[in-house]
Amino acid sequence: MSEAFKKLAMTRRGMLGATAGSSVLAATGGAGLGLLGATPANAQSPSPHLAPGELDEYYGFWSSGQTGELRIMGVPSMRELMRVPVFNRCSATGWGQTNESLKVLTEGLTEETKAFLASQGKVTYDNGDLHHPHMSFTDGTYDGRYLFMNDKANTRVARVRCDVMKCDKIIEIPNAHDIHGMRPQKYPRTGYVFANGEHEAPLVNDGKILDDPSQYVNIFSAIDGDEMKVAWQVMVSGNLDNTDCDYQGRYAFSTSYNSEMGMNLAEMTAGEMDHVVVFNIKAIEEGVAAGDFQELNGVPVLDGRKGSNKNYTRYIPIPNSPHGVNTAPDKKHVVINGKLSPTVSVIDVDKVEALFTEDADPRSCIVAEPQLGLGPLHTAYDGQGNAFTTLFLDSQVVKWNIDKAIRAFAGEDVDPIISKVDVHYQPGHNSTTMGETSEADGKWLISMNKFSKDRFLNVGPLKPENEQLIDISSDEMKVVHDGPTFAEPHDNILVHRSKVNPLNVWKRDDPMWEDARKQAEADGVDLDWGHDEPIRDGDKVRVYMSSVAPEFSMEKFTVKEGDEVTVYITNMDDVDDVTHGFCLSNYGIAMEVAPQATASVTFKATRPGVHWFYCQWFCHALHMEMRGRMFVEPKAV
Ligand code: CUK
Ligand code: CUA
Repeated sequence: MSEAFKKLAMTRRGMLGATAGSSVLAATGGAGLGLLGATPANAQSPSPHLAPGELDEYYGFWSSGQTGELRIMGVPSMRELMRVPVFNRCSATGWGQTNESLKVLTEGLTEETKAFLASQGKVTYDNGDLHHPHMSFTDGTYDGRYLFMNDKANTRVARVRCDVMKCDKIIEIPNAHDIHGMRPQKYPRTGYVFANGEHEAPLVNDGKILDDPSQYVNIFSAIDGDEMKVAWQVMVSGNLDNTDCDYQGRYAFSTSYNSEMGMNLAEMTAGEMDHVVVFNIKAIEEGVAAGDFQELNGVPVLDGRKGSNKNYTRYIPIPNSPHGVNTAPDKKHVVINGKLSPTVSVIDVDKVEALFTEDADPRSCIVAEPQLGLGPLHTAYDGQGNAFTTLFLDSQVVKWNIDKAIRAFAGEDVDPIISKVDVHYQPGHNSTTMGETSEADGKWLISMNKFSKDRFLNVGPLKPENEQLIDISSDEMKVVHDGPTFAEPHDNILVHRSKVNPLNVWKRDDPMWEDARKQAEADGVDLDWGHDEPIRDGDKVRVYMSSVAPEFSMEKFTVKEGDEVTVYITNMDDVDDVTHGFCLSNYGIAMEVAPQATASVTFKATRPGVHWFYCQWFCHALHMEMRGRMFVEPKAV
């Protein structure tokens, strides 16, 4: 039957396939290519408006906070292009249900967490809090390989492959609590992904120490982004908020809003000064090589706390609860955003070495501290020496000049502030086009505002956030677009489209379904085209099906009540955009099968009777007809 299906599938596709017809696709494909080659309309004062069919100049990679997914937007149109499930469950794609996604969601958990989850009747977490998506770098700019992102809720770091825009690795970070700030190494390449554990806790958190904060520590982690393994960790004093690193590959910087190690609001905000921790990467690597660490849960943990007198860390005092850390494209300056202080502090990375070699005053690397307004949270750059800082309390973005701020700090009578623009309302992060790379181009800025209040139709007590597109091509910033978003994008990066080149169809040898490939081989089945009959192996049954619009290779299959059934579907359509799905009704099962992909799902056939499965992705004029039956024979009574 497989051979017959194969032939029939091919002829039918040719005759009936309005969507899949090769001539239609060739035509649209050609138009798409033409647009890709087109240049943006006007470099002087760019327009955010795109004609139908026109493509955006930038990919925006958006976090989604407590929604747990990654979102891909087109900028400047602000159209949402795709959602990539990461820490969340997804009804459409089956993320969190397919065997392929469950492998990603479970293999990086510690044994202790797996046991805990099992006690809750789960195999993995269902929620996540994704704040910071960042692309891998080579030589100071995006290289289009991977996106990395944190999960504050369950202390994880994930990686998304940019060739297929799917998550391929998630790891839990042992010893740390609640990964917040996260940035990839910029030079020479990523390399490391630096990750802050935000919340302090006992190093061995087994319940022996509870309400004794004097014994709590915080953990900074360096993850090997190629292997997705923690390379080393450093224990620090005070908690850790955001992080960034230099363009030289020498230092990482993390803010601390609770240097006091307070446990309530009054204690946490008691001190006038908090700090930035500087991590000396080379010294830490030497410490690891020399064995100056304790191994905990398989990870070397070094002591970089205040008073440890090691060359691993330095603590730079910064006014009151600093939040964002942003390295400028000039490769020289790092801006620390004051939050409760109206200032930002500018670090000159060339002056940091003296902190370690000459024991210089930690504040000696600060070369400017301009007063910008109330509630500075995050800073972005235009690549022309200017910085853009969000002012949470003032509901503004302020444009200021780094060089002028340095001259003012040195005593010159010069105002670093160039202009301010009102945003609506209470901005957190902002981002500029290519702004966190050495190729910042100064075209667009996105202000990610926590409140939208009256900016959109009222949808009830829960309101969307508001993301505003701002033209920064001249000194006067212009808000040109309001964009509502659901909970709760903290951060995004804006990547020129020339850096990102995803595939249109999967490659059949993709590692994503390695387990399915091995199982099919063991079963003597052709994974591509499937098998006529289910393969029985005790009470385990494996069903191998292929799908070509508008048919599955099996119109029916039979299992027994109580069997553990695995269904493998391979989409043998190899044209752009012909995705199929597999939905097994009243079994709670649904998944996406994109062109040339294999996806699988395992379930217990505990409901006897006739159950229809159908294709849940509109693929063809005869999409409704793309269905079949599963028969579940009842147990003998
Ligand atoms: S944090 Cu959200 S506004 Cu998690 Cu990047 Cu500053
Ligand atoms: Cu296949 Cu719809």
